[in-house]
Amino acid sequence: MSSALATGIGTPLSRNAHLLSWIEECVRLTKPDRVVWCDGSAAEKDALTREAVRLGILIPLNQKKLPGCYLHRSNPNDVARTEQLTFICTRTVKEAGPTNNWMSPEDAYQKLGRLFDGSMSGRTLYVVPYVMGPFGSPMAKIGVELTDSIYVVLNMGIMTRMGQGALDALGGSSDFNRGLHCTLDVNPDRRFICHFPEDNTVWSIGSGYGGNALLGKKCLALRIGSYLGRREGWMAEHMMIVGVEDPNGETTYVAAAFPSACGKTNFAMLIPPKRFHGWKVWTVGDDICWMRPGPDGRLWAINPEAGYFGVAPGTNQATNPTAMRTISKDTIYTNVAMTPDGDVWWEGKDGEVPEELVDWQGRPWKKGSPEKAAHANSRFTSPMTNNPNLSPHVNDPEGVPIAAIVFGGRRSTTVPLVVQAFNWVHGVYMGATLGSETTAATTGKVGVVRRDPMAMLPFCGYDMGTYFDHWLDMPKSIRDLPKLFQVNWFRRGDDGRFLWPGFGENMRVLKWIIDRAHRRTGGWETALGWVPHQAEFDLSGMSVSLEDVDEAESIDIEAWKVELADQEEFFTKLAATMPRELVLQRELLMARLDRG
Ligand code: OXD
Ligand code: MN
Repeated sequence: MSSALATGIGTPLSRNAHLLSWIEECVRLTKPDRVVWCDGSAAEKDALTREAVRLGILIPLNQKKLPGCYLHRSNPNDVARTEQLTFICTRTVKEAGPTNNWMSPEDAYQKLGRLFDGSMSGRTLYVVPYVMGPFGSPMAKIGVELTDSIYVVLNMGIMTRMGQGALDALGGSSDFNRGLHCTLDVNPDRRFICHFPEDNTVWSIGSGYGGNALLGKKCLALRIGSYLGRREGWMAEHMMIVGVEDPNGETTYVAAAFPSACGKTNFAMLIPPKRFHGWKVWTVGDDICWMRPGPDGRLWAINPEAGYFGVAPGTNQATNPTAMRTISKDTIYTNVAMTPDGDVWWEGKDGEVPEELVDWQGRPWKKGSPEKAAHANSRFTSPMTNNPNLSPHVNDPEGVPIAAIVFGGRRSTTVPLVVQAFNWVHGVYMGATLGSETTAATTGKVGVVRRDPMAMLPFCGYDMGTYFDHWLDMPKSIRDLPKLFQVNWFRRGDDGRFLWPGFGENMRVLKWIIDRAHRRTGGWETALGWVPHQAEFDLSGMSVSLEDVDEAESIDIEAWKVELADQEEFFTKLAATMPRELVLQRELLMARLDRG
């Protein structure tokens, strides 16, 4: 390494020639005043936090009530993922498939290159090395993000294993994700999130929002991850992972895919109701799951993340007491409201609505105001080590063995509370046809049903039909296949009320799933799959009426015919690469429904 190079790129914490020459190239392009390498130390975090406070990027909260907690207010135009500005830049449009926006790599590098040119002049470029996954895990991946945002650095420090350890793990290898990020002027006209799976590269510009700017999360762990997973024989999924320990001390691991803002974090932190005395749910992960076949023929999973980037509104002592404890210290809050004494507040938090607040945009807010005080997609970023129910196996390099995989969506009608697939192919069909009513986690209309296969529609880094094929191929390398299920916590009665209480009570569904996965309980065969026998579904000590549970489980044949027509429309969109087996599954279901 030449000294000229060393001055141009700060004081390197690594001698990796691939890394240094890439950083040099990015520095030439973005022309920062200063380059700072992040070592991930506590002293560095303190210094960056102080600097962020000085610049107004972070607002200190009441340190007595919320030690180590800060508030960030984003630009009001930058509050969610922007799927319309997110691109997969493969050589051919076919590889990206019909559900992704596509740009050719040449066009993307050129277009964004023009925006990156000089974009960091007058600013500091931070070199953020990180590992996704436990140190020493054969499943872990290394990334380096270059960013001009202190907010991003501090969030990456919570969400990933960030710092010197990542550089040490990388050694001299060229195998790392190259992430370049610049906030620019947060102008949506100059906002692009471009993925180059063939180069293991991400370029993101014009947004500071988590899903667009923390490049380890959706960009590497899901979009690039899914692409690498197919190439390398593993799976990158939008799933939470829990370990469910029974009173005998046996722990069963379950992974579950839900679209954004459907309660994955709540499910991942579930506290069993009183009736389940002696049961315990351990959190492994709340958003992303990497799985690969193990030498014992089972499917093993890790959580590549080290923290939670969760939705604040609706989080309270009843819906998620574990999260409330987790976020009580060392947390960065984004776009929540603030009380006069420096506490945080959001719609659906415990206690009385305060008389006066400062809203998420920094404006005075009064109780009764028609506007929400916290943004609907306001977030907390908290280290997983704050979680009192963190799985003791979260750092196991080999991961945990998955016995069941669950697909869930937000559906007010049609989809029953829980159904088990007849077999793997049928379960893949269930996942592939997953639909959900849209939420505030992405910009666009809220409350319309959209197909979101395996909850991966916005996150699959390649063609969706080929992704289904990858799922269908997995049994070749897994002897002991996880059992597959579909759930819906959100079904409503004719009067609009929820038929199932959800939250902790979901433990009852989880227990049935686990019993089925271990072949310990029976089920009722229906056209859709196996559902619980009333006798085998533990509803004791619950205030919900049996009629409501029956209705939540009921199959409305006419609604299913409409559902299948909608699925057909979706399949037609994917026709070029849609696996025949899944088309057949739809036809078989139609025939079963016709038989009544
Ligand atoms: C998330 C999302 O932030 O899915 O996890 O949008
Ligand atoms: Mn997510």
